[in-house]
Amino acid sequence: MNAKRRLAVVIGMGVAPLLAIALPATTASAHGYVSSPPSRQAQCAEGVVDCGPIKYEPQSVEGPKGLQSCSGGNADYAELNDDSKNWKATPVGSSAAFSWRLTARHATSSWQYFVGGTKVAQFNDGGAQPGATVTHQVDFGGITGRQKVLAVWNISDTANAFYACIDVQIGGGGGGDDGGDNGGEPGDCVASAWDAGRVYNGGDTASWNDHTWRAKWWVQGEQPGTTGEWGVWEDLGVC
Ligand SMILES: [Cu+2]
Repeated sequence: MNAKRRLAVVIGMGVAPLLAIALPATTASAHGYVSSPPSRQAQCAEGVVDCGPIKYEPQSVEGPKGLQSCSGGNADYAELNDDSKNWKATPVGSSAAFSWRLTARHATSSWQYFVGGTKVAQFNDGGAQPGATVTHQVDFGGITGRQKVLAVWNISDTANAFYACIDVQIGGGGGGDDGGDNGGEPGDCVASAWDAGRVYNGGDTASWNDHTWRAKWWVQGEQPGTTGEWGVWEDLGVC
């Protein structure tokens, strides 16, 4: 929390309640949240779900490190923990790219992703300052169905972390940007299995991890699903 916000909170405590209403504008530049797939606070901010004050500052779900809490332990944002709210689950494949939008680029120790309390991925930054957007490719390790992913951004120079919960439908098709044909049954994997030793030219396809992949350009030895949204392999979806 920066000094300006701390002051605003102190002032907001009873002395001048009207100032508390103005608080979102003064804190709009702080912190960060998962924007894609849309996290619960992103759905609040976008008006997909009706929410309280979190809709004004989706980037402010900050709490002590080590929690398993969508709200980061903030009573004001407790509705983020409510699984019965009408959160929209984004269909994804067996892995998905998670993108953070950072409005303050705090030095970072690590990023963690949990499903059902089990850590499925961690990325260590060693105290580096991240860019304004940060994307991680997270493999769900065979977990399927509707799941709530808890994403955690651990700040290196404070005791705090930022929290975001993302509802996903794993194995629901889509994955990546195309988002198409989520309703249909996935077809058989017709492309031959990816081979680390083979040369693929742009347009060649391969099956890997129950997905069909298409090479955007010449590639050899790069495993599909590990090269990210801008990498060589385009995810054509579950098969
Ligand atoms: Cu901050």
